[in-house]
Amino acid sequence: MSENRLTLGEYIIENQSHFEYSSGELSKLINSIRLAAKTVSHKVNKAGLVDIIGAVGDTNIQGEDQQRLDVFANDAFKKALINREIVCGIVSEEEVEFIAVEGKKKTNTNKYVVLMDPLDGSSNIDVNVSVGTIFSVFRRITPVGTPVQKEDFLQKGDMQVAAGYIIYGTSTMLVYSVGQGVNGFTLNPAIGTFYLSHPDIKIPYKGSIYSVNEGYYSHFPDGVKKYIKYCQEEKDDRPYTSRYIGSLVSDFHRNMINGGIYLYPTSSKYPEGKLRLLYECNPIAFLAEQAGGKATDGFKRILDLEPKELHQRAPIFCGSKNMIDKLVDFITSNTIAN
Ligand code: P6P
Repeated sequence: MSENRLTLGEYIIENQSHFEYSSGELSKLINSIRLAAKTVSHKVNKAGLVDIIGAVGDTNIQGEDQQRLDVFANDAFKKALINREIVCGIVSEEEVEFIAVEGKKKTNTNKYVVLMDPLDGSSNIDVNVSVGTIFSVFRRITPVGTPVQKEDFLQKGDMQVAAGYIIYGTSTMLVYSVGQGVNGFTLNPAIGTFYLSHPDIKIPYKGSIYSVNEGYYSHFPDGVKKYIKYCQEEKDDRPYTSRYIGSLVSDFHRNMINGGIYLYPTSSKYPEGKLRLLYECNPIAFLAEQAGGKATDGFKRILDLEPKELHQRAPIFCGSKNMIDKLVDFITSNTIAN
């Protein structure tokens, strides 16, 4: 059946005009993501069999135990990106500082920077829950040479030229956008080919699923608490269904397809929010908007937030427009009331 569908390679060729400036480099970048995705997918799907589960002993900048798969995924995406003369720099959740990629040419004119979470949700690996890779792409701002953190990496999310995620779940899917809508490609592992399985993904305007870690409820801002109670109320089209996998890519992907809202508010444990602005919130927000949804920190559009440091956190609410608007009503009216 999949043979009748476009492969990712065919899709890229057919839609070359979609790629910014269609110089071919952004296509090459997506192709390198594709290669690394297949490598990581193969490893993730074997994780239960091969002794790669369990912390490698180190901890990453987040202070989290580095699972061997985290390290493997980080290396796989770095290798795929560095060897192709496309990017001049990489930011990764697994690296404290940005990685400058020296081009072969003396004057490094490689056009793009990539910011990524190579394996998000990795704490779920040893309980066999799906995990994901999240990536964000910008054009460099400095003209040549070694990239500069503030100009090239701390750009507002609105400047992204591409973003996407790979979900290593019941099947492996690459979902991405280059600013012309969102398309999903499913891997046929038997032949190692991604096929266009979800063309032009649109988040339903209304949804009936809310996704939040209710364990932190007592620490949430009042407006968020009121919205959660609104979701649970027996009235009109409610109560909504509560679904929380604890893996951002999985929770967000479900909402992309079925509609819904994902919430990661501030809390006493995470006063700035937990998710990272540059390589979690920004790419997810780009995809949400490209699919007709919304993404906010409760007060501002995520893509308008001004980054200050590589690993800064932000609260995020993303998904169906109707649900986001309702939440923002609760947050802002509650803020005004205070
Ligand atoms: P909590 C995974 O660690 C992650 O970054 C996201 O994938 C996920 O949505 C969230 O954190 C889960 O966080 O605090 O609910 O366990």
